[in-house]
Amino acid sequence: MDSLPNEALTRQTGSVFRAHRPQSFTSLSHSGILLQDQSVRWHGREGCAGWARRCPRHEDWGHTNLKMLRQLLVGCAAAALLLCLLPCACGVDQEDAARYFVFSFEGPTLGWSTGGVHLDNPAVVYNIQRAVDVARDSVSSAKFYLQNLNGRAKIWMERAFDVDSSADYEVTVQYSLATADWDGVAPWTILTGVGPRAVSTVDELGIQGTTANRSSSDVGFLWVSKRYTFDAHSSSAGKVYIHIGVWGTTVATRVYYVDSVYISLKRR
Ligand SMILES: [Ca+2]
Repeated sequence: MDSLPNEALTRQTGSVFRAHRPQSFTSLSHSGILLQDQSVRWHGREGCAGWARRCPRHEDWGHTNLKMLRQLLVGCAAAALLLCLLPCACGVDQEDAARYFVFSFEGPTLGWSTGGVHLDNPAVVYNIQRAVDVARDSVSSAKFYLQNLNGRAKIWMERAFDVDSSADYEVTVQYSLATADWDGVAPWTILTGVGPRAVSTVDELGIQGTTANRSSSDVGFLWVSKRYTFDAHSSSAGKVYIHIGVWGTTVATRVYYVDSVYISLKRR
């Protein structure tokens, strides 16, 4: 298993946070489920701030008129409504034990490494690293390059996540894939899977659908959304490993991009 190249390590960022500690909302525009969860909290926080700014200050009461009284009543009503809604929002946090991660590949790789199998006879050329060619979110993404000389190479990026030891999880992996595989070419196969250990054999790879972008003409790269849910059992060391990659099923040289990776780990 190789680490991502140094240039990737020094330039990549990734937005990683847990649902209970939202840190940034700017990188979430393409992470469907997480966007919904975070939007609830964002609107709640913004609502508090907006009401505080509108509420009249104490020293203004010497000039109180009907308009200000109306503003005060509106502010108090808003506060009462907010107090009613706040326990509901907090309840979502408390009841949902899932952990969420988002990777946008704008900076450090944050634990992602790369790997491959069937890389010889003849030897293939491949790399997976951060690139600014295209991006679904912000300016960069993870670029997969494969000169698939043997027509069967499989390459992926992989990351370990800390969870409870020897426990069952529902794992959701969602991301955007940029692919130029239009209807006129044979698409390759997507690899996405979860396991209690790092992938070392073909049998441990998660084989999914194709890389086709469904375009009837060659229009270059198109972003397609992918979402997979797995039942996973963590290792005794408290790890689950998630991989995302491609299986080159024809002799060809191709490039793919992955961005806006969203991962949730929910204890069953
Ligand atoms: Ca990005």
